[in-house]
Amino acid sequence: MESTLGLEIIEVVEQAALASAKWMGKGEKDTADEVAVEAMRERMNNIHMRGRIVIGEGERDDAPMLYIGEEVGICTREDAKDYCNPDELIEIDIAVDPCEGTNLVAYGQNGSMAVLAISEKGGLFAAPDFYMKKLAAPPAARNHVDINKTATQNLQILADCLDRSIEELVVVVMDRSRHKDLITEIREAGARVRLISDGDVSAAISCAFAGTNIHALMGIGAAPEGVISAAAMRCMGGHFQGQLIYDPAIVKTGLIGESKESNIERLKSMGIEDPDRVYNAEELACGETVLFAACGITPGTLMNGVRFFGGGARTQSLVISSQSMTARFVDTVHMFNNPKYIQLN
Ligand code: VTB
Repeated sequence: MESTLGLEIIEVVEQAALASAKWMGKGEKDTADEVAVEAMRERMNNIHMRGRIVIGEGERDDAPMLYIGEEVGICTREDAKDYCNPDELIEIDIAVDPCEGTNLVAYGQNGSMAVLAISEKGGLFAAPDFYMKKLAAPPAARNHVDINKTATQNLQILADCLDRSIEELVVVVMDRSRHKDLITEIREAGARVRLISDGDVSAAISCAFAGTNIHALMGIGAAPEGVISAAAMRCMGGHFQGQLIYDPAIVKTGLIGESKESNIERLKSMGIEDPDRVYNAEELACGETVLFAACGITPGTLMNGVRFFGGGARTQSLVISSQSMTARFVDTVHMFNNPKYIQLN
């Protein structure tokens, strides 16, 4: 899978990032998202594959493009049998977030990226558009920290695993009122908190890389983003656990508006019998092969943002593969129209 799709998926996230970056700082988050979706879809539809969106822009009725269930790739075209051999084709499930952190792009802030994860059919958890309580930590703490433990307990475990004091740890938490008690607890335990307004995928993945000065992600973010984060963490052996949050009393904003009871019913209809189950990275991204790709839109902890220059642009992406066990940082110069020079970095 990696050898056939590796390079292609880099271009998919690059194209989305380039499109969205043109809207950086313009205050128009919907446009920054729409252009990324369109660019991602266009490039995806030129890949020799039979893909299906399992996490995307929402249900078909609300999202014109990259909606859940949409088929993408050359081999989904009506005349596909002319150029795709059905015996050779692997069916691929795809989770996309073409503009992760639309507000960050709209207001010119750090940390947004175009991102996707792919696996063979059934290899990614088709998370509902709910919230998810998340715990991400470095590989050294994998299966030692536990989302069922308190933040205080997890910080002590993390400190032991990383051989440092709690005071040296930095925990990323989304700046939301629902995290008031969590933030107080982390600070009282002695660790430092880095509050972010958006973009918890980048924060989760950053835990796997030493040198980012991010040691854990704690708190509640969106469930689809949780699956994408889990895909990367699964490939890198980092710790990731997620538990769906379906009670509107816990998260009052955004995605879950209805009653707790109706949400439980909805989960049941999706085959989720135990709504409180804790999933780990290997369960959220259980496929034999998992690939993850991201490209910075604005500058971030892991990647540079898009830098335009006369006639071109330079991007930085990250591709992680469970197949080759690699995390590749890919630096690309895009030449649009007779660039006068090529930007070196
Ligand atoms: C979360 C987070 C995302 O949006 O979904 C957030 O996981 C929305 O949270 O990374 P609220 O509804 O509480 O505002 C992001 O930050 C960006 O998509």
